[in-house]
Amino acid sequence: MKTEITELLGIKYPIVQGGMAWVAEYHLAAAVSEAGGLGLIGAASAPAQWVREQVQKAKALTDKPFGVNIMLMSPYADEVADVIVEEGVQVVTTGAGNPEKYMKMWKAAGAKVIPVVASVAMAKRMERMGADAVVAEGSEAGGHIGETTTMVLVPQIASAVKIPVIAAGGIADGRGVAAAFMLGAKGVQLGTHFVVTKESQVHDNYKKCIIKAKDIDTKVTGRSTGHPVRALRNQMTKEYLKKEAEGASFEELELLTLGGLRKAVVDGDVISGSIMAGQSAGLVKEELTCTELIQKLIKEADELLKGNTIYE
Ligand code: TUI
Repeated sequence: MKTEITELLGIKYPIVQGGMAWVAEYHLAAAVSEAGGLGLIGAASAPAQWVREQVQKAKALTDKPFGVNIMLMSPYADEVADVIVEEGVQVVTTGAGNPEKYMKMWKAAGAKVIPVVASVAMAKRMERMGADAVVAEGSEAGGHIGETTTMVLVPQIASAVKIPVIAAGGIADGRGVAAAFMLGAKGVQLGTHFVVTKESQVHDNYKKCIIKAKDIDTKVTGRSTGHPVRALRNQMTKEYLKKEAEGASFEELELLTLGGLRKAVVDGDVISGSIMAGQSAGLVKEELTCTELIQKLIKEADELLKGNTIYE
């Protein structure tokens, strides 16, 4: 499956693994890249030295291209931006903000720059600033999200920019991949299904929650504070949403989620932790290796795009 994205990134399949906080570490990123997709290390709110070590460890596991996702709300974003240049990272994706101030520096270092955007205006702005592609992330996605669904966001962004678009949010099988291509995307990014892979180091409790999840099992907290975050429903989301409806302060709400993702990912606390996941959790039925998952996505999408029927 050759597309503008496989050409741009020098990868075999147009499949990108989301740069998920705490989840997207070097084992997972290297496994996805080895399988022919683009693996990402999620810098999240981690210090620059952690990111540097992760990049070096990934380099030891794969000769194939991989990237780093920078979460722009991180207090360490400036230092991590420098690590991209110093370590010669080939691809950088950004989330939760505007990466303009770093673009010149990354481009000069030869990195491909792919901002994650949740609106047409932001996609156009990123193109003007020299972005090589954008990830158009719809609100079905997990974690920090925008307002607009993948189904309507991707075609509008694809019409508005000339650079290739990678669709994200709600994709977990070949039907989603094929649909994204029909909407004008040249690649897809998946997060939730990559959480549930053999190479993912996430606590088994977290993986089991995703496999068990049904269509209506995610909730969005933080809409009132301007930081909407999608996660699987549990005691934490229930308490949060109750407090939010009662008009609790930002500080009080923050206390409920502080360190919550780490609790769920590392400690396996799926009761009071934050089990960030997208609506596609309802489509995730089994734990595969990264190679099995990517092969399945490509095979299914290929059949569908040829006009054949597949049975899930
Ligand atoms: O960034 C994400 N998803 C994330 S980041 C994250 S870490 C976190 N943990 C706890 C609470 C909050 C965050 C978890 N999930 N996705 C990419 C994404 N970027 N979605 C939406 C956006 C976005 C939003 C606004 C991109 C640009 C933007 O621009 C605003 C501006 O500055 O104009």
